Amino acid sequence: MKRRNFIKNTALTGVGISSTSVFSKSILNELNMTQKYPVAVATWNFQNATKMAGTMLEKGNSALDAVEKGVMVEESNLKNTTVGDGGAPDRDGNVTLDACIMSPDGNAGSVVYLKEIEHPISVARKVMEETPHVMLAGEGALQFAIQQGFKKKNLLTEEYEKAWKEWLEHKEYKPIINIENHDTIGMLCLDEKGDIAGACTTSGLSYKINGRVGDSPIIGAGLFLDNEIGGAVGTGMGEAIMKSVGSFLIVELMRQGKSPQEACEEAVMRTIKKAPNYKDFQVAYVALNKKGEIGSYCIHKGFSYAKFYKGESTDNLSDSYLDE
Ligand code: SD4
Repeated sequence: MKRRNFIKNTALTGVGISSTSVFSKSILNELNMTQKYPVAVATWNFQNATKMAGTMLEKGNSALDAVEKGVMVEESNLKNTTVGDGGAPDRDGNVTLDACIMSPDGNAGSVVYLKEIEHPISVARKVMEETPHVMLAGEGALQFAIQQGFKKKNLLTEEYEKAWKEWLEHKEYKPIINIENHDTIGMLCLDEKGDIAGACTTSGLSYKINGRVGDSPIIGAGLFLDNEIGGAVGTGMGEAIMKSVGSFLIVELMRQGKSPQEACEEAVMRTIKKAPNYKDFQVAYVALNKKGEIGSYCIHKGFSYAKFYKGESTDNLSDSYLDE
């Protein structure tokens, strides 16, 4: 198990706080440390997104505002073909988006199979804040978004329409789910008050069956947090993440005393154990605890996460199971 990267990348080691004597002081002291150094982490090398979120945190904005604005950067990025505008369509040519958000008070909002709205994360936040529900789907989610003032937009780019039409000629469906084909963004932020919020947003797997929903908008699968403990986000084969309720599992493992790194490793191992075909797909997790410590683990090497910490933006290679 390679822990070098973890140690190197752990937020607090950067300020030289690693002795147990410091951590054995009161929780209040730990929170005071995080107060000085907010941190933003995200799946994949989405440094523009973590920079947006981290800069907001350093200006004193809340973790909730920072995660929303952070992931919106990727929802608008046309080069990112797995999130928001420019996302890959399903096999019938529909771009359908999934997203969820969680606030430090444990509240959550989610949208699934949402079409024609560039920022599903903001609709998910409205579901959380303006309705008594957690999740809205499809046509109802779209109607709600329009009522809330969101504008409809065609999200299918000319480039992807062409690729989809070419795909229709063969109609071969084998989700290529290795490292080169991932772009889903899951983000966790710890603000200066020591509060954690999280967001996850995606267009899911390209050429999926019309109606398919992945892990990303499912609270406990693509995202989970408990503000007393920490949070986790997942990316990769959504079906595998859902079946192991990966993000919830990681937070519960941290509650039992595991570090974010140990918790991510165990969550990946559980997925592998139940899925003999694990070599054919990627699953990756990133976790953040209340101390600002970060962990990450994945099946295939090549997954990295972006971090914004103390004004510095970095790309951090995750340890992997198949790398050993
Ligand atoms: C899904 N987990 O819909 C997403 C896919 C993903 O980068 O992570 N893509 O299954």
